[in-house]
Amino acid sequence: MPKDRPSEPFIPGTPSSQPPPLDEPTDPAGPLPPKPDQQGPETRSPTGAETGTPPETVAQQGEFLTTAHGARLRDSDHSLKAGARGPTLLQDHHLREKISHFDHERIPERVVHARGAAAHGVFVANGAGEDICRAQFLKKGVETPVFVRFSTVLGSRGSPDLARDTRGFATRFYTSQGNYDLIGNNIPVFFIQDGIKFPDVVHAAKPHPDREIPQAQSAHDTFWDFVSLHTEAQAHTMWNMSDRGIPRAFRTMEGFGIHTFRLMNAAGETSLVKFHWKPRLGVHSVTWEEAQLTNGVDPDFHRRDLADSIESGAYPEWDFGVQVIADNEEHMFQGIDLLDPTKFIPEELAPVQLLGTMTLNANPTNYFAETEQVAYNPANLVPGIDVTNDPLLQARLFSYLDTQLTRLSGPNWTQIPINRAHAPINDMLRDGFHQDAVHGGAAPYRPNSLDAGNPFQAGDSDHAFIDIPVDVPASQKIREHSASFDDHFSQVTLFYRSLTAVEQDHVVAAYTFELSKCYEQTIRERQLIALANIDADLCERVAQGLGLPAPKPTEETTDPEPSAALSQLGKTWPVTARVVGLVIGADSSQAHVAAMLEALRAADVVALVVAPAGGKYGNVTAQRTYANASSTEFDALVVIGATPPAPDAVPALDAKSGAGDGSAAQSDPRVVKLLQEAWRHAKAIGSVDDGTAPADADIPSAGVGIATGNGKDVTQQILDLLSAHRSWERFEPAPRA
Ligand code: HDE
Repeated sequence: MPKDRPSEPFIPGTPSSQPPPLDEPTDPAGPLPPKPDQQGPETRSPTGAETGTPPETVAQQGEFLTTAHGARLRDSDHSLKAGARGPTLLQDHHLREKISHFDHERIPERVVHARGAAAHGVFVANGAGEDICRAQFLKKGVETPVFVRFSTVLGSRGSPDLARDTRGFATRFYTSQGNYDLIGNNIPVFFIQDGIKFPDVVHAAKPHPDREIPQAQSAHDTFWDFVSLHTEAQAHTMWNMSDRGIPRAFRTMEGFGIHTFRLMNAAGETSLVKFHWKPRLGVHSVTWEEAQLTNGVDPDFHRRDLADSIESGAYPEWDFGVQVIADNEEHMFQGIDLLDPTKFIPEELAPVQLLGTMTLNANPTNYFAETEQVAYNPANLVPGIDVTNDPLLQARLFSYLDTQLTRLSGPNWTQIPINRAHAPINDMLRDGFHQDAVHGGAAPYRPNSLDAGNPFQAGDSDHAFIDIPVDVPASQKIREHSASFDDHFSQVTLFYRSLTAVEQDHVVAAYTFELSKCYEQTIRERQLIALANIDADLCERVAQGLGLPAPKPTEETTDPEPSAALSQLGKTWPVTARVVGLVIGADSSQAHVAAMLEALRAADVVALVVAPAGGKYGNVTAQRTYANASSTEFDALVVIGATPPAPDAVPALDAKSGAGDGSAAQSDPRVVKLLQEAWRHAKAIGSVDDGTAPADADIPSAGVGIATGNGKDVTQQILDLLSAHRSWERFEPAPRA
């Protein structure tokens, strides 16, 4: 966290770079500078040259309101009329311009990954990649600007962040050799093996075509109909049903390139790799109940967390790594088909070697200009990185360019500022809608002599892109896949068996919930058969929850060696920018509250004071009230002193207060509710100065993950508990069938 913040705990979310006056300003002034945490795309020409234009002038400048053509306007509050009560005149060109532009403010949302949030940052290479890849951005110490967009897959642009879904993790490296886009997900396997099935899986997973429900989730008949019939989808589905489907934050997600890529080093040697992003804060998730509550209380939970953590200086970081496999014509590794994107390589078989670190350090200045208009493309490759024959990747190489033609209205989307390369462009592509470049010359063709032969084709020594030569065995034109793609279950079993008991319990609950939302019993029964092919106990428990008999497997089941790297639990991680709620009463010791705020802040934790009402309590400011706080925004809670019912704790006025008239309660019912939720979501809870609220919430003072004692002890215990993310030992694992 920045240490130069004022003594009050820094609360991210400031809407503007300077505080607004109470009265409407009357003296002309230019646009305010951007907030310190924000940054726009670099100011480059459409052909990649640095322009030196100050970024703050590329959007708006000058002191006065103008038309889009620069004429200053006297009045934008009244349309031009024939008399104060008369009809509006067609000649009101300002009205027409203003309304007409507004009428066209929207563009089509992405067909998938419509909901997203993004940030600027930098990637610094550690040099370990130089031996395997000639790309300039992997050379030791090279710093490359990046723009990263995270997304959900299924929901539309306004859908909630915490839907159970895969998350997109798309990274653009603005390298000196051109843009390199690594467009991955937070899950290392995909639903389908061949790109031709993408419209099928997306049509099945999107809302039903008749009622257009449900939004942003897979808990419906068409999704389960498809995945239970097209069983290659079972691998990805299992990952979605695990805690990976409901991440705590974008900054606590792993990222995966999924496909196998081919690298080439300076000597021309090649290798096969899988790309990984490892979050410095560990991989963490919310519980299913938290996800559901959060979608109502704060549907912007993930994008807020990303922006807040950057604004508060707790920059999210990931290590970038590769699993390296010796290049081989068969594209096989220890029985795993490297061209099959429904398979991953367990880290125990091929460790992830780290090539550098990415830090996200600036929020975008404008959502539409940057996050919405960024257009990634897996075909944006740089010398030393090439694709393989993975049939899913092959189709993507067509799709991304194609989709931008509609979404961004024409072929010149590479010239939108966020898409401009940081390398010289000399492309002979000409004209088209929204052409920003002013091309000179007479000969946009080659060979030519009229433009002195420009542009020239580059050779190896000029850092030309290389289509790495690969043998293509004598073959037949055929619509088929190879037999090695037929195993749909063994790695799903491997994933499930590698989870701890509590993680498995979550998987069981997720399948049970999702399938119980299907109307058609046949679809539930069919999916149970798939589960029987994965793990008998899993199938048995889901069947029990659905009130159905557990079927027998239809395929021979396997007993793979678990991979410990797949579990999210069991270690400790930094607590940077984790959020702790300090719940205080009107008479809580202000000295104790201030001391704890200070201590938590010194540990880079965001501490928010939850008080009976807004305003000041001595020198401490309340950031939340009993009425507006939600347990879901906190990773841990600490109650300081007594928290008796506040004046607004009237059940009839506030449904959160629960039943009864509240007159006999010692603690405010909303505080009790906060604690009860934190307890069942396995969050750390602290109690200082003998408050009654934990007991009122039925929380045992010696329970697991409960910190009691003086403020100093409690602070340390809370930090220790937070570093393990949650106190799952609080609950017994569910009995196995
Ligand atoms: Fe995408 N995908 N995809 N996808 N995908 C898009 O491109 C597509 C696939 C992924 O933040 C679209 O610009 C096909 C795998 C992310 O802007 C579209 C196939 C993986 C994003 C498209 C796949 C992804 C997209 C929609 C099967 C993980 C969001 C808008 C052949 C490795 C990027 C757009 C952003 C976006 C097509 C499969 C990840 C339509 C046809 C596998 C993270 O072009």
